[in-house]
Amino acid sequence: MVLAGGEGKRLMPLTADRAKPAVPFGGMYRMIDFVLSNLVNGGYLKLVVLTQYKSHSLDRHISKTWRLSTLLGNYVAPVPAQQRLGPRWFAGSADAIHQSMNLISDERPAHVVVFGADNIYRMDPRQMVARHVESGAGVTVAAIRQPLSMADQFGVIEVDEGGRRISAFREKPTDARGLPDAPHEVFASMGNYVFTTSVLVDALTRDAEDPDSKHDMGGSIVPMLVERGEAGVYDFRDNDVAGQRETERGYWRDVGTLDSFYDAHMDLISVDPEFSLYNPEWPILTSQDPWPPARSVHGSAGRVGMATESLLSPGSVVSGSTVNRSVLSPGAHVHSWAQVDSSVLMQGVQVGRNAVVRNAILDKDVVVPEGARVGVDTDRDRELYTVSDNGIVVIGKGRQVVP
Ligand code: ADQ
Repeated sequence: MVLAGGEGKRLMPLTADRAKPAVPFGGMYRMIDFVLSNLVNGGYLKLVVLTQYKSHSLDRHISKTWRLSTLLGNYVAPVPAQQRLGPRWFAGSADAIHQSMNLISDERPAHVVVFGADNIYRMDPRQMVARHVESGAGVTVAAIRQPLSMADQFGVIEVDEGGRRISAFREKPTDARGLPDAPHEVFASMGNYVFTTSVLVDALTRDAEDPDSKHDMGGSIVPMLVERGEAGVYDFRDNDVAGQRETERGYWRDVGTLDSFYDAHMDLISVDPEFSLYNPEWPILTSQDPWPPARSVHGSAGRVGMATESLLSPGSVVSGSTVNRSVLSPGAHVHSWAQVDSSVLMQGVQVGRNAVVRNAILDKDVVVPEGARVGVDTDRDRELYTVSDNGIVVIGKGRQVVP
């Protein structure tokens, strides 16, 4: 089960019209493609995606892209809010599963893998499931070390002496302490769980009866099972993905804010990228419309189009302009004498002649007219657009940049 109902408020304006897992990432992909690729590459082929807010774009992407062989009984099925328990939307991620529990009773699996949809990483889920089975825990939570300063964004885990069982779990604590061997780090939940089915069903049923619960996986279900001594931990550093370089081991990004979303893009494009999209043994799968090849051409007056340290998706055009440290999505077009630096251009973005775009995220179909400037005058940008804490200028879908 993939939890894909997140609203993604902190990614506004990118989530104005779409659920967070449907936000485009890395030129060619949507965020949800990363978790679905991990599950499908691992051979898990009966997948339901629980959706909620603004799910149209997400549903369309899943239906178009993730068509597994139904002949073999495989599926990736987007499941809308079921409203089985009255005319209301899901209260939280646990309620989403509770309201869709018929999907579990239909399949009768021994284990249920519940993964979030908002993260950028490679993971072989089979290794986590094997650890779960071997440990005899009721739930196993995947965990990764994160800076102590970010503890309030995560479920923070404390483990027992053997390092296998969770002794305490607090969702987004503001007073977390560092690890004994690393005072500036905490052990954070990745929001990925493996459950023994009977334990999941029992916990969801109890949780549903608790009027004070927020009905959230991290806020309610995991703490309940920790208290009952049934929760194990899986250290993500133990995960060994086929074809992955050692330097990529443990790469995981929670792209919940505009700055982390931007930084994760920059991780893709250095000479020796922290996260490589070029691993044929563990491909990140997606589908695209039949765009023509990317091209770099002389623009007007014979000026050479040049792109360095950049990802150019099919259908993108660098015409007599300079593109550096940037990600161009399909159909993005940079015209003569324009300069694009350290930026993410989503599908169909047009950058006019002589325009300058720096440190920016331009959502789908944004038009930067001739000579316009983005990311050059921060005060002006703040008046007109969204500017992140780190000064990244973000312009929402379809907007026309002010000349
Ligand atoms: P958050 O990401 O803050 O923390 P949440 O907002 O519940 O928790 O999102 C978790 C996943 O569930 C996301 O993939 C989201 O899209 C999805 N989701 C949220 N509400 C949903 C709903 N009503 N229906 C369906 N899907 C829904 C979680 C954990 C933390 C952990 C971080 C790691 O709670 O413990 O540290 O993930 O990123």
